[in-house]
Amino acid sequence: MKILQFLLTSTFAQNFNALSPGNDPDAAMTMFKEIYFPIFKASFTNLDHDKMHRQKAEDVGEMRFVERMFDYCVGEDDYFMSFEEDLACGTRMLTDMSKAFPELAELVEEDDPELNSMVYEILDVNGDGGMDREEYQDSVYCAIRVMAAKFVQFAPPDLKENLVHILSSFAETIPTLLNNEEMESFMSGHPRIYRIIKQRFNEKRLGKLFRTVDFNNDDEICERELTKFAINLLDEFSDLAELISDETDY
Ligand SMILES: [Ca+2]
Ligand SMILES: [Ca+2]
Repeated sequence: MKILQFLLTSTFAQNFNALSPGNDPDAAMTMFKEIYFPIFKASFTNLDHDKMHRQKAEDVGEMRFVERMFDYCVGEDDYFMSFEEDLACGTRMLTDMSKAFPELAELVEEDDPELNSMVYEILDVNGDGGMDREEYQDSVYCAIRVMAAKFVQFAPPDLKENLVHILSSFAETIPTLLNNEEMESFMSGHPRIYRIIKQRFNEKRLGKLFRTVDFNNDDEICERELTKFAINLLDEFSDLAELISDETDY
């Protein structure tokens, strides 16, 4: 659920900073829960879920990052994950991440437990206190759809107009960023991981990912396209995490 909490707060981030003029994160979180969360909840509830699930099957098929998360959290043979297992796994994930990248450990924030429960309550559509792999994928897809819709709705017009171009240009900017001197010195303690990242995020591979964002070719990004893009990206990162963990043995 870590990823969802991150996506949820960053989707509303343009408003999130404005919520707290004194830059008080606790106050901003409270406002977020009171003002934006109900909007998310209502939009999720009002979705045509059957239609969404059909589009999910068409656009993204199996969401690898969710499958991997289940494998990691409850084991490859287990189909169901309770809320408690989900929480415990989030903590374990942070510990493992900070083992791999001690320098990033303090940047990783703990989830807000109350927001976590609020999100979970909505996503656990059948209310049985946990989710199986299919329910998790369906719910995460629909949650991302809601966030994508809000993003498209609230994004400033100039950003919206340029989104296709901005996202396509990532195919060139990411490899450039990865190969600059600063990145090289930052990653100097992890040469093998750095090599994997560079191999993985080359221009050709990224081109496939980023240049097909506007898959109905109307020069605009709609929420369905943005959702597919976000999930492809999360799948991509989960592939990368698996490659890295194979390299580093934990
Ligand atoms: Ca459930
Ligand atoms: Ca489009």
